[in-house]
Amino acid sequence: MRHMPTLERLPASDTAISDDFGLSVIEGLSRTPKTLPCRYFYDARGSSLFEEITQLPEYYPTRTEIGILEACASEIVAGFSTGDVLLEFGSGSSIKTEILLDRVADRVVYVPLDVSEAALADAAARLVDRYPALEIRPIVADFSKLVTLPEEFANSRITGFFPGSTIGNLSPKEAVGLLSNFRKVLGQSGRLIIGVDLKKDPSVLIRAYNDAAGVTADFNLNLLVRINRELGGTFDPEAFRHKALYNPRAGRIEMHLVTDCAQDIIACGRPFHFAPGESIHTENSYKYTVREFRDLAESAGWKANRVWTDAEKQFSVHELI
Ligand code: AVJ
Repeated sequence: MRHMPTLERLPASDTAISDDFGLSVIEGLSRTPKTLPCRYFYDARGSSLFEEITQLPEYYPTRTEIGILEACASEIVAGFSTGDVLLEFGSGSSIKTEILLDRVADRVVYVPLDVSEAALADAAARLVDRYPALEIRPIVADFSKLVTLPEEFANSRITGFFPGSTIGNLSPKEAVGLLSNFRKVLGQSGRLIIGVDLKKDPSVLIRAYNDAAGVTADFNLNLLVRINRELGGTFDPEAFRHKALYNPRAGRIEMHLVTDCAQDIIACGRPFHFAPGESIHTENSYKYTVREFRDLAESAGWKANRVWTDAEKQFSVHELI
């Protein structure tokens, strides 16, 4: 057994992991219409519900992306030379990355970057076992903030990896901002491999976010449970129902939590009133055509290079250079 890789903690000014759940909740519930940021779905319960979602028959994105990555992995890794860096933004469990690492673990330095130190430690322990020759340099950081990489990577060719269509949770304008930041982090010699969910028949989309077993509903409602537990909230989760719709003008799935009756609740020690029928908008999941996403990437300073899709054109994996 090799030693565990040392964990890089960037200076706070570089990463700014200073996200305040309470402030976000106060801010979001004070708006009209009410909103909550989807990044708070992922507490322990929410992360395990999301794992369950990825296994659902209706939720095609995860298995489709994995299928694409398996089919195109050798093309993706063809350009890697010894010492090149593979940097994963929001690496979590690093499961999808194994599809690439299976082919290049002897050549690349793998840099998983995540806000969760526990997730990085678990993933590193597994990868060290699986790839004894792989160099791993985990970094605790928030990919949504501009990250300055350690000096040791200043002269490396870096491939960024951002699977999962996480980019779809941002508005197109925010997505351009994030892709521009990735360009700054990866440099002019860098490239980015990014997974993007595609526009398709809305009924397929709606089923994927409104599954028969109700797992997505539990995932959405868990946000209220989390507010109750962590912020002294008084939500009755039973009084809210999950709603997923496709907004064709915006090109996005929207998730909401709707109450049929008036509610007065407390969260963070403050009162919030809900009128009958009022909802909290909890998530957007933007869908793109291949062309739309290439244009968006180019407006963020990238050149859209290769793109891979499945036969049914459900999901896309883009190479930006
Ligand atoms: C994979 C995080 C982008 O929008 O599909 C799944 C999360 N939300 N079901 C997505 C999610 C509801 C998701 N992301």
